Amino acid sequence: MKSLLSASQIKSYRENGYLHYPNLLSGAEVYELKNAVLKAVDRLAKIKPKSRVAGDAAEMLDDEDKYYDKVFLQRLNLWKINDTVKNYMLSEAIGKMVTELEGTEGFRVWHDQTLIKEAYGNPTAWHLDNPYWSFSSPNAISIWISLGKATIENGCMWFLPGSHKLKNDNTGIGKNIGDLIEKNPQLQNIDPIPVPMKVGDCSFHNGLLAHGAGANMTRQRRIAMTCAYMPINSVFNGTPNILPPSYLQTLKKGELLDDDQFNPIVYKS
Ligand SMILES: O=C(O)CCC(=O)C(=O)O
Ligand SMILES: [Fe+2]
Repeated sequence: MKSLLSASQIKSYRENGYLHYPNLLSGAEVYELKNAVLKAVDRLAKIKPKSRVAGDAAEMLDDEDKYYDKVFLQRLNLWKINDTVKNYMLSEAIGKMVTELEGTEGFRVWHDQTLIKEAYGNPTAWHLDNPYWSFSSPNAISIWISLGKATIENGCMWFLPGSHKLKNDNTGIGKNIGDLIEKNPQLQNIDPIPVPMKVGDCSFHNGLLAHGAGANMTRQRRIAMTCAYMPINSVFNGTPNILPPSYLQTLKKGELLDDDQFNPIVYKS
């Protein structure tokens, strides 16, 4: 895994709220991670659909589930059932990168998720990530690794540069892809930037950055492995999101999210 960041890459990330990082993984590494992800997805296929939907989906209403199912196949926390996925997504190398990009003390894993936009899949509406989660931080960050080619045609990621520095109200990932921008007029002046990727490239994006993805107009699936990281010292904000009920019961608002089993430390400087 390549993991060196230049000063100009860090500067660009902080200014724009995202960074395209080419060649994170070699061909062999992509092969290994992709096989592990698909194996873990297969294992989860036996579980009832309702319990598989979480994370960004937590905001969705029942009657929109059918539409949302065709935005992407979304499976969370594969690191818990597959050691190869864990070795990559909870690696010290990625942990150090996100720590350098955000300039923080370190990170715990929030959750990983594979996002597979199947052939002819719906677009991913513009949204912010952090407001869905159980902690509020200007330094939450995600990595999005392209395990195949991501193109304008098959639904690559799009970002609104600098939008992480504005105060925006979030929306769900619904059928109207522009809801977020309609709700936040300050976003209307920013040109959206698409980020096509080669196999093994990745991007990082801040949890308050406006982002989305296009429809998949092709015959092939678009396959990505992603992971969200939570700054060390983050506290519970009262939003359940993906926290298991048994853990949730023990938590009070303002309490440190420091469960080493559910959110292990990925990197501490
Ligand atoms: O892959 C997508 O379509 C959306 C990804 C996304 O929203 C994220 O990684 O936060
Ligand atoms: Fe997102």
